[in-house]
Amino acid sequence: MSYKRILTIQDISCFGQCSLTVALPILSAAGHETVILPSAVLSTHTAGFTGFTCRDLTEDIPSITAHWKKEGISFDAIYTGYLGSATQIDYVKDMIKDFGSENFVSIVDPAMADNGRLYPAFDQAFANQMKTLAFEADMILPNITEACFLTDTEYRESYDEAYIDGILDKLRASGAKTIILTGVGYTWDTTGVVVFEGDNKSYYKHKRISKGSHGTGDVYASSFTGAYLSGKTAYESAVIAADYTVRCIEGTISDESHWYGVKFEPALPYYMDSLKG
Ligand code: PXL
Repeated sequence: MSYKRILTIQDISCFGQCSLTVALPILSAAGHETVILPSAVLSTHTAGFTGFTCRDLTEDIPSITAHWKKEGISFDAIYTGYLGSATQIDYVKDMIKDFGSENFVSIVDPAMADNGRLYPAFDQAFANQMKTLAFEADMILPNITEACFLTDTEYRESYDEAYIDGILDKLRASGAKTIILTGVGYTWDTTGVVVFEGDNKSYYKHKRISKGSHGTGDVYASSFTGAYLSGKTAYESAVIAADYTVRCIEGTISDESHWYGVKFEPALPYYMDSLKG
C-alpha cells in the first residue's frame, strides 16, 4: 500500500464528529501521513447547535505556510473541507500551487451547504469564491445543494437524470475536472453517487437511510480521499466511501441521542478491509 502525505484543511469542531476530528482518523486508518491545517476552532459544528463559539484562524495561515515553505515541506495531496472565510479560499489556492509534489492531487469538498441551503456561517459571496477553488481543483465532491450553488442552479427536492446531467454539464463547462456528486437518488429508497471522470459518467446506487445524519459528507469525502490516495480509481473510491458511510449511519441510527454525528470509529476496520481488496 502506498504511503502518502496528505494536507487536510478544515475546521476543528471540538464536539460534533465532523471535519478534522473525522478526517484525521480516517486518513490515518487509510495508512497515510496526515498533516492538518485548522481553518477555525468551534465549540461544536453549526448544524443543530446554537450558541457555538468560533475562532477564525485565517490570520494564522500565512505564517504557518511560510514556515512550511522554509522547511521545504511538500504534499502528495491537499484535501479541503469546511473553510473559515473567503480569504482562506485564496490561501488554499496558493497552497495548491506552492506545496505540490510529483503526481500531486487537489481534492475539494466545497462543504458549505445542504438540503437547499447554505450553512449558517456562509453567504453568496463565500459560495462565489468557492467556485474559483472548485473549478481549479483536480477533484470535487459536492452534494447536490453545493453543486447548485457552484452552478447557479435552482435547487430541487425531486429531480430526474436530465436535471443532474444539466448540473454536471454546467460544472464541466466552468472547468470542473473529476466530479463526485453525492446524494443522487432517483427512487425514494435509494441514493447514490455520480462519478464523472474524463468523459465517462458512472453511477453507484445504494441504500438510502431515511434519517439525515450530520457529518456524513465529511466521512464520505475523507474515506474517498484515503482510498484514492491508496491507489484506487475514482469510481472504486466512491464505492468504498459510500459503503463505509452507509455502515456508519447504520451503526448510529438506533441511538436517538447521537443526532449530531455518526459513529464512524467502530466501522474503521471495515473501511480498512475494503482498501485491501
Ligand atoms: O460537516 C460539515 C461541517 C463542518 N464544520 C462545521 C459545520 C459543518 C456543517 O454544518 O458546521 C463547523
